[in-house]
Amino acid sequence: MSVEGNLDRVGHRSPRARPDTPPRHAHSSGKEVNILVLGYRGVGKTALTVRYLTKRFIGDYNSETEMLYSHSTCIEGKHLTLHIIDTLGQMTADDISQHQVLWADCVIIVFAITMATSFQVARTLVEYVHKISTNRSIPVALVANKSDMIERKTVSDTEISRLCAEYNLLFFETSASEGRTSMNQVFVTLAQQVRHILKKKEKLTRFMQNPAVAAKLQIQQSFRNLAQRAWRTRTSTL
Ligand SMILES: Nc1nc2c(ncn2[C@@H]2O[C@H](COP(=O)(O)OP(=O)(O)O)[C@@H](O)[C@H]2O)c(=O)[nH]1
Ligand SMILES: [Mg+2]
Repeated sequence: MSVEGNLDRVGHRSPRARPDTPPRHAHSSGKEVNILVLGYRGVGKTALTVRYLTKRFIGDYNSETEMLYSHSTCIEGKHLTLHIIDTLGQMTADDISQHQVLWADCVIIVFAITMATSFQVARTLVEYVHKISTNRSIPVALVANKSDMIERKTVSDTEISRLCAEYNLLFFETSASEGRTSMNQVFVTLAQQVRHILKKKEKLTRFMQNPAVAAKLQIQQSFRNLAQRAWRTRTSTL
């Protein structure tokens, strides 16, 4: 059986298929985290995902099928299920599925340090994800893969730092073949961030639902309305 066959695979999709309905309800209770892996073809998305799930590098991966994995893990003492979509890859922003970005609680954007084009595409993907998710906080990790091939590096650190600073990205340098930075670190950090954002949201919702806070907000709004009305009356009589 292949390594991929050993994984807890809950579904796979044909190369061109785009899911009409998410495999799980997006942004649910915090017990499930939806992770989308994007990046130019051949940068190592599948190698990194399989490395995380199996701790192994097999070198040759099926590049014709988009995969959805469900993986149970324990983070900060909590049992979580990570749903991971390993996409086929994007050559341009037109290849991104808006539906998948909306499904995702967090996104991993991979490029290869040996492929300048893959970094340019990564920038396009970052911009797209940022545009689509303007009214919700969605952690994005930029992953520079193939760091074992440092002698063939064509992407400059300055460019990488600039992109990370511009979009507030988490950054990881990895090698799926050598397992230098544990992919565990990438997935765990993202899942933690998603949980923290969710906790903050829940806290805010509870705060807003507090009757005393609601009453205070209502009074403030009434004052604002009164002030606006008075201002309108004053300006219309001038
Ligand atoms: N040297 C090296 N090769 C890698 C690394 N990650 C992936 N590869 C190779 O790059 C090729 C493409 O990897 P794959 O995971 O299929 O890329 P994907 O199209 O982004 O999913 C395969 O031949 C992998 O063995 C890495 O970190 N270092
Ligand atoms: Mg792949």
